[in-house]
Amino acid sequence: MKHRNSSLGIRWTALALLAAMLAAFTGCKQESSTGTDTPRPGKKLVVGFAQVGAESDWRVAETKSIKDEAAKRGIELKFSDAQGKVENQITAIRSFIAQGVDAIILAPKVETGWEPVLKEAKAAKIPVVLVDRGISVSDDSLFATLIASDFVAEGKMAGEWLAKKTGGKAKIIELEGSPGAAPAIDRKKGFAAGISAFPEMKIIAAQSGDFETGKGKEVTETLLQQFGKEVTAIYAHNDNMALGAIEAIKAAGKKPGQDILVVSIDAVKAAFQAMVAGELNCTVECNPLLGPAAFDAVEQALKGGTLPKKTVVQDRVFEQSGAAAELPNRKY
Ligand code: GYE
Repeated sequence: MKHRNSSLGIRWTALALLAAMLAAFTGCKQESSTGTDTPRPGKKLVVGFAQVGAESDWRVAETKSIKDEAAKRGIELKFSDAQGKVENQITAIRSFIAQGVDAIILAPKVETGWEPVLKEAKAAKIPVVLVDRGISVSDDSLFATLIASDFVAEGKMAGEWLAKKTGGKAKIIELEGSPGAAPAIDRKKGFAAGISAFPEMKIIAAQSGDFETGKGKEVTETLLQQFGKEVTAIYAHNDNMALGAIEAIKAAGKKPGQDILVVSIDAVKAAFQAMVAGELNCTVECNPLLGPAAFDAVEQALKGGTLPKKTVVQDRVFEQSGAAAELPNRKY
């Protein structure tokens, strides 16, 4: 009896041990030395992507790149389109945390206001990879890494190009991106730096068109009514607003690309078509195909590997003269 009892005891202990091991492998997440959660072996990764919206061709291309790359890697992607509202992005992140995703990719609309929700993600040991726009936080450990272009450099390239093209003399309307967004802040700064050596390069009006074609058109219409006689150039923080501005210039009876020079940023396909048509003069590239780099970063973060705080995507300038040759190569 005693023997049977003790063998039963051993069997129970073995069973309990087995159950604990099973729970460790299948039921709950393990913590790595870096404090991020290591996904369970053999389990499909689940990643939440908190996207701003679909305000531009650039953003549509970015969303596609991230969706395509998730599918390619067999990663389950939970996608949230915040319809341009920061509050919706914050709600999406909270919902991803509640669902226990392995990692979060965030394309933050604005630079500020992220600390509380990112602290919640950190407490839940969910790494956050920032794509395309930076944020300002006092604690760098609130995000794993940022993969983005250098927006100041982009603005500077646009400014320098326009200064060269005009011999250092222009009266400029500036169409700004969404207020508070990193690319709006930095592209303004960069452009100002690019024209700073030329006292005859003057920004006569600046207004936000929210990175959208329709708003770019609307704002340009209004500004042309006010400044139409003197304006010689338009600088738009993205191609979509420039495309809207081109419509407004035509509606005002002027020739975009000739009477009024137009320079913008992104280098989307539609911008190349506008350059081929002679209506847009120059676009500075901003690469939205961030999917592969974003998921490399996610996988690295989940392995507990080290990541640079920022990876800068390299961009270049495209002019009208090379547009027709480049158009067939454009991937977005
Ligand atoms: O240039 C613009 C978009 O954040 C870099 O956002 C991105 C910008 C891009 O809507 O078209």
